Amino acid sequence: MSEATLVLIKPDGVKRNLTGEILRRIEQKGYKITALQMLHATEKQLASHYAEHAGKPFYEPLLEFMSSGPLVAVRVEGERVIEGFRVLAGTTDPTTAAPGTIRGDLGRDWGLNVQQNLVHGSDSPESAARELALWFATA
Ligand code: DAT
Ligand code: MG
Repeated sequence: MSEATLVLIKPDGVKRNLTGEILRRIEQKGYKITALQMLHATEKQLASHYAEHAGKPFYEPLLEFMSSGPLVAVRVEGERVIEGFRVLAGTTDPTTAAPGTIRGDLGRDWGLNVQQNLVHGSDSPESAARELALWFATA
């Protein structure tokens, strides 16, 4: 079933000039980019986006990192793209993410911190709907 997911190219990806490489991998897989915006995320947006992690030890540093520079928000559509993009991204920690994945290929020897893992991808249809509404608000 064709569906949509929210991808964020995080500030480390933008800083390292990997925006094109990450978008290339998404398109090469056959997914469609149907909305795209570069922006500097507000604290409010990030608090809402990462609400599930509030109170965890990495929450404050995560918000600080995510607001440290511009990021790119992307709506990506395709067959089972929610699950598929997370496979393309690789597991959360770039150190152990599989080669062939975005985090596994591009995320090593950069940040020692797990949070600098280049991309975010929605983890369920419910998250995707919520996050797409948050990053692509239509007034
Ligand atoms: P994912 O981004 O793979 O869905 P997540 O939702 O569990 O991972 O966590 C959100 C982000 O928070 C993740 O991309 C990086 C950061 N993070 C997660 N666990 C962490 C930890 N133990 N230490 C530092 N940062 C962490
Ligand atoms: Mg997550």
